[in-house]
Amino acid sequence: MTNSWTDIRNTDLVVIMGGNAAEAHPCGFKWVTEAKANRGAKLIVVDPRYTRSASVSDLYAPIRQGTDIAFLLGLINYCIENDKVQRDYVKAFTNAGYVVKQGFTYQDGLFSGYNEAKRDYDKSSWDYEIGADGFAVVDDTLANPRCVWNLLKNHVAVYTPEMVERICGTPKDKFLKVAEMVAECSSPTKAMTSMYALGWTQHSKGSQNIRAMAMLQLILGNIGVRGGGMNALRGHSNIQGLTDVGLMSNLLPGYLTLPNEKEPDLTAYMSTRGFKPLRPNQMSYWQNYRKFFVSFQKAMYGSAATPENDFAYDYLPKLDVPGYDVLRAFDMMHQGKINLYLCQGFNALQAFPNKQKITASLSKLKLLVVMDPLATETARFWENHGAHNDVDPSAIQTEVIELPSTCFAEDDGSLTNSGRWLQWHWAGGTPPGEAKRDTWIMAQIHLRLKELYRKEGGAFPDPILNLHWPYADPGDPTAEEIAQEINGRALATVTDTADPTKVLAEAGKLLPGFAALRDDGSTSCGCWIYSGCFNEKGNNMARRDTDDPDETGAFPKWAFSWPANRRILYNRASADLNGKAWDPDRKVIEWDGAKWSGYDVPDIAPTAKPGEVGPFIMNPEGVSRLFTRGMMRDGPFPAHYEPFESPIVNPVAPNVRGNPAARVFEGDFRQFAEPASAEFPYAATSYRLTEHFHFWTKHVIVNAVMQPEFFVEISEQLAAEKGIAKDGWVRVWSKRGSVTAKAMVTKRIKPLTCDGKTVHIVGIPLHWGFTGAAKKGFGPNMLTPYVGDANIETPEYKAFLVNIEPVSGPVA
Ligand SMILES: Nc1nc2c(c(=O)[nH]1)N[C@H]1C(S)=C(S)[C@@H](COP(=O)(O)OP(=O)(O)OC[C@H]3O[C@@H](n4cnc5c(=O)[nH]c(N)nc54)[C@H](O)[C@@H]3O)O[C@H]1N2
Ligand SMILES: Nc1nc2c(c(=O)[nH]1)N[C@H]1C(S)=C(S)[C@@H](COP(=O)(O)OP(=O)(O)OC[C@H]3O[C@@H](n4cnc5c(=O)[nH]c(N)nc54)[C@H](O)[C@@H]3O)O[C@H]1N2
Ligand SMILES: [Mo]
Repeated sequence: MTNSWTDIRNTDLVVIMGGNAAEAHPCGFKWVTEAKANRGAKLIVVDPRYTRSASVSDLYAPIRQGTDIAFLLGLINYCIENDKVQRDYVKAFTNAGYVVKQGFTYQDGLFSGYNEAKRDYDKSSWDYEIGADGFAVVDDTLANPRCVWNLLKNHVAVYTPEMVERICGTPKDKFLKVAEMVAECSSPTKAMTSMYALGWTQHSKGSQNIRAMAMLQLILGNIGVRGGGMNALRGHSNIQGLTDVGLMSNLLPGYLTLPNEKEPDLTAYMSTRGFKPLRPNQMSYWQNYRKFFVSFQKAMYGSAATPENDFAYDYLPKLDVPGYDVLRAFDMMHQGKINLYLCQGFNALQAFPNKQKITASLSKLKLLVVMDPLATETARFWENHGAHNDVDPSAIQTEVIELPSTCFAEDDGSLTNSGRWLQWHWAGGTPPGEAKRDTWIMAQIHLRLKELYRKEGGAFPDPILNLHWPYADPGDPTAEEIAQEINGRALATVTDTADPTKVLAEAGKLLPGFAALRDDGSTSCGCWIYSGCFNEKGNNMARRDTDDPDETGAFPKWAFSWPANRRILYNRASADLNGKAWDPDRKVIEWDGAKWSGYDVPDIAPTAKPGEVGPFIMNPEGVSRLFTRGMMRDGPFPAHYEPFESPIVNPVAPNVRGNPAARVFEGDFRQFAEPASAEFPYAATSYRLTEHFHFWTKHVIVNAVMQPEFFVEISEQLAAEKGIAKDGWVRVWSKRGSVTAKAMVTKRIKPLTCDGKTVHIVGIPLHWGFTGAAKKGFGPNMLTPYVGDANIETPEYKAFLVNIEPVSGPVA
């Protein structure tokens, strides 16, 4: 989230699109209720289904899954056409006036630079024109036909209300009502908040769904302000923490990136990071990258990381592909290229797409290690469950080792919520039986590996032998010790760069925050954005002070919000060019003539003058991006692409199949239904229910009783067409598999008309499997396609094609 859960109460308009907060985030949803009660805020829900969130909305608009970009670019088009733009904000705080290089084009659904064989782009034309002074060329009048604003205007022109209706199936009058309500928030004294989750991310163009809304929010002047922002509703606690500390195959902690094989040393690595400003006076905060990186290496490798060895740069793995996401990892497993899978807190067999492929992949392993407090399907992937897990156990040679672990409620530690708040928690129970904490298990594996390397050597034992391991009991690190390591320490006394007499941290002490990090090896820090969470003032994550000055919903003394305890990111943008709040009732920080002050930690240097330094300090241009230069793999603007399996042909780019840069593996192409397939005519989607949490709660009798049995949801119209009885049995199948389920015939799903064709939706909840107390069920991932988002490879769980027929009972 750019903002926080508690800040949602400050909004005028909540748009829940691409999520179902009332169902999946019922506790956080209370802030929507507060906004309605306190400010008379309105709620819009846009979802293929009439959800629990929709049931308390002011306006519900249906949409066909996988078409949100058309809808959102339609809203941008509407705002531009009707002059509902916060012009001063757009001119000063976005790259609207930046002139784009000659050679950039968008035609027939493709941007310039497309390479069909590689399914990838050469992005060199997706950039600004650079002037003789070395800075990006900007036309403040927005007259230049190649400036971002004019390119954007042309790009969105095709998404008229009629085209939105044709693609999305949203009736034009509904769309226009949404557009009117959204457009009102272009006023500097109105804010809209976007609450989204998997309905946007789980698509082959998921990242671009989110970009499209971020662009709309920028045009409305809603980023950086109270009650505004882009608010991702994260899933698992602790999935926000997971990405923050870099548990992705291509990341290091704090959104630093892993080197690739073309970067043989630290100099090469730094040459594509830590950019110089693209405009005069800008901060380009990633110029501090080296400090974050070197401090991380010191935390990892201690005294083995020295200036002479590039701070142990060689110890880091070098990527030869963009990333080893789960799709790639399981595809490699499928090809027999992976022997061992250590599965920690993950139920891969249930959670990943195309279960047949997942089963086949796990069957090729030599060893599968499952660390989990519960009995999972993954640890039992080799069991035969008839038609739906039709495997021959005797043919599977994979050895499975289960390591019983504790669950979060039995541990101390911190969880980072969607609003970036690190909240400490204390163990509430004693682990049963042989269960051990994850940290204990990991430490034991590490120590034993180290011992083996010490005895036997190996190709490159250094990273293991030299791993910094400073814990009082090496076999059992405590949560506090790890938290302090993440916060960082001064290894030598650190002084202020401007005033060397001012000591920031004495040698050996915890660092006050990331401003004290150095790139010469004198500081260590496990994750720079978390620095300040546990310093000499104590464990700031454990703070529980409900003081809320000015009732802004900031609660600055509750827990610790990264970075630097800032509650609203980009909060400099809440004030105009002179540093006065756009909306006096929604003040966050203001310029007092000498410095920035207010109830939040300024997201800018405290003395950076308002007219000079832009609010988006992480970008080298200091402004936000309506056009993303080379960041996104599938285009500097979002464009509507159909899901890989779609019930219609793309009306705006009929010759393009899905997102042309989506992650697809060679062998999977034949496993997709054709666009507008007659064999698989229905548009399926998958989702969660309040009564269950993924695949855990089916182990709990109460939850299993509340939602005992796998079902699919269909409209009354489709039921009538197919002769399916309410509560009758159906078979649902896709190009990849088949399930039987109870039919829930409901008014909450209605057929849509897209491109002149009736599109029926089949809704498939997630939660059943073959362990636990609930009845056996074989869920959506028997059916889902193996295709991922172009940028972050999230699988396309939310839009695929199926067929359905009534059957007499469950298939055994
Ligand atoms: N009770 C409970 N709560 C949970 C979880 C749980 O298992 N149980 N899981 C947690 C986790 S890990 C996560 S990630 C979050 C997920 O939170 P959500 O994303 O809110 O959950 P989902 O139910 O998967 O999907 C939300 C909605 O997206 C809609 N949708 C599908 N496709 C599209 C589309 O293309 N466009 C639009 N506009 N809408 C679409 C679906 O109809 C559904 O209503 O929930 C978390 N909260
Ligand atoms: N079709 C379809 N597929 C989906 C989705 C969808 O919407 N549609 N949603 C996707 C999403 S967003 C998610 S998050 C995944 C969820 O997929 P998973 O994360 O694989 O599902 P969970 O059941 O939450 O599995 C987490 C496991 O962690 C264990 N666990 C709990 N605490 C601890 C601990 O402290 N230590 C260890 N070692 N283990 C612990 C639990 O017992 C559980 O078995 O599913 C994904 N798959
Ligand atoms: Mo999730």
